[in-house]
Amino acid sequence: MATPCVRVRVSAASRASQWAAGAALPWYRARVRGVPTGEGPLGRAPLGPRRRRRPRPAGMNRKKLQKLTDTLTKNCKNFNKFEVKCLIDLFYNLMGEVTERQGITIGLDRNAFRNILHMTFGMTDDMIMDRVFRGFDEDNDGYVNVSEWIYGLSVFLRGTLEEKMKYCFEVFDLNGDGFISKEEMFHMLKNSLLKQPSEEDPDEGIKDLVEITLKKMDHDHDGKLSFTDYEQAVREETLLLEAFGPCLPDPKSQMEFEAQVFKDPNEFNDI
Ligand SMILES: [Ca+2]
Ligand SMILES: [Ca+2]
Repeated sequence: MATPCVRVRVSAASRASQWAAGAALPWYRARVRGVPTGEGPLGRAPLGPRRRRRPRPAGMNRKKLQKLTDTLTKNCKNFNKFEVKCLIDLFYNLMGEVTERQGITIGLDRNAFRNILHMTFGMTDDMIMDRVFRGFDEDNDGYVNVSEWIYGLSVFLRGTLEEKMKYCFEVFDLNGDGFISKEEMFHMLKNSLLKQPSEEDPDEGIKDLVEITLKKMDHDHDGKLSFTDYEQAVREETLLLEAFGPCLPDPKSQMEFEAQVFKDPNEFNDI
């Protein structure tokens, strides 16, 4: 197994080509040292066996790939064409050999996607990661396909405040009924707070926090948060954007990810 110092020794350019080559496993593994192995989605090797670089997805010729890049670039204002090309390439490298099933292009499944959130963006909360997956998986077919990947990342990495508010609200509205209820707040805050062993009833502290949060954010006083309540509160205090748990990348993870994926244009010349 690689050690964390491997990451320090390799240059940024070399790491970018490792990404492109689908050989990011040692780096991933170095980052997840200490994560239990063998059980649960986070315990598995994130990307399967080491793979050779696949510059072009199976069944997709240069022309098709060019058209896909053009279409996705046109529909995505937050990335330029080069960046879209890099992200498409990364997507198919992450996908490995399984890009199609019965002729239908599938995508990253829940576990593969959650591993990326965990290993690359440092997320740890299962409930939030599941909701982020649902946020990316727009057509709700259980896979993040290439266009969902590009569109999702455009909000995740570079979204405007409006886009991020919409995305975060959808993440926090666990049952998708259009409101963040007290119960949903309780579940999310319970997971995101560290338990103090000395506390007699830790749930009491969380219930208090839910009440404080409601007082601050529930502008129409109906005991739950609508998008309007949430939006108003976030516009008054931007820190409330991720009030119920981190669901966006921190600036450092974001910079590292972009540096690796967008570093070397020559890596992607041959698509
Ligand atoms: Ca999907
Ligand atoms: Ca809800």
